[in-house]
Amino acid sequence: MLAARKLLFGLSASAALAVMGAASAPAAASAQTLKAVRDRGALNCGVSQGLAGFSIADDKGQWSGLDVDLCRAIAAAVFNDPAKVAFVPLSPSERFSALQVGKIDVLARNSTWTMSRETEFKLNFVGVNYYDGQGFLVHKTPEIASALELDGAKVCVQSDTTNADNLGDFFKNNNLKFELVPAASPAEALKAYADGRCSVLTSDVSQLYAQRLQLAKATDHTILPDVISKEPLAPVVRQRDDDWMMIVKWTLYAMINAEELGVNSKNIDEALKSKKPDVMRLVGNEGTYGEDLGLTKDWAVRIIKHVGNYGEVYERNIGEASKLKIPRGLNQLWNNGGIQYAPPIR
Ligand SMILES: N[C@@H](CCC(=O)N[C@@H](CS)C(=O)NCC(=O)O)C(=O)O
Repeated sequence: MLAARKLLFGLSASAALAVMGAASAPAAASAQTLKAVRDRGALNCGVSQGLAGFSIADDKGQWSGLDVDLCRAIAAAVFNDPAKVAFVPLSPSERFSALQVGKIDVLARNSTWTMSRETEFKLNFVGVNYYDGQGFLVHKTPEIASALELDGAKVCVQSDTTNADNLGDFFKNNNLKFELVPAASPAEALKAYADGRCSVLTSDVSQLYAQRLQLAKATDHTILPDVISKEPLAPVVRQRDDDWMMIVKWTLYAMINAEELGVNSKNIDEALKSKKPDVMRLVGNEGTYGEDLGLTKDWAVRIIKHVGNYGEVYERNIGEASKLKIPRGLNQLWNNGGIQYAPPIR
């Protein structure tokens, strides 16, 4: 109940009542997401309020990022049009309730897959689109080379995140003391750090890369080598709508499988002529995989053509072609030293 009450924060009274109703009512009403999306003519995709590399809007209101591209890929699969997405920016505290009450169809917002977020909130995390971990950003100084040297530090962290919970565990496990400086947004956390109200900023490492770039002298700050948690970031849907869950899941897996098979947005037309069985299944020239999902036979072609494979999306948003330049690391494919692994299309 405590968790339920916590979750209701940040919602209007009517939305909160709807959540409470939803908790006891059968979930059959929600098993219609694909139809609702089609009838509306657009996908409502929950994203962050602004996190470079994952989901951020420019001054013209144009969204970009790894999570944003997943939203676009779902729209491409359903509508053959990646633009048919309404992006709904959500804070950490409102993201899951927005999904529960149907304000969004899918949450693609750097959210860590945890057990209680599934069991308590009645949601399903669908597949990991970014393997992250929590780290620490500090001012460069020879005295601090590891997080184990942070005893007594003031640490800025965004509230209502796994990061705030992990922080306590890490310091407790290592018998260290710390003072928590809570922030309501990444901008607030960064400002507190820049103003010296804390000497350490903690969040998912990918976010620290993005936040460091916003500091006046980025090179004066370093991300410590310690990674203190597993943060598998994954898109989320409501429970008991398996048809919709499969569409979101296989959209992500089509992108990962396409990279593994060497199929990308530039060579997709040649891939359509391929005689390799696994490429033929991916592009819909063998089997009825798309139709069986409730989509068209060319569902994956639409995704790859309009948005790209996983590697292309990674590179342009957070990899070498982006400002963040985060090495692929764990997010490399399984056959290339990483753990990104999609079940086969067959
Ligand atoms: N992965 C963590 C952290 C996610 C999170 O919300 N991080 C903040 C800290 S940078 C963020 O993205 N904020 C963006 C926003 O508030 O829109 C979680 O799922 O709890």
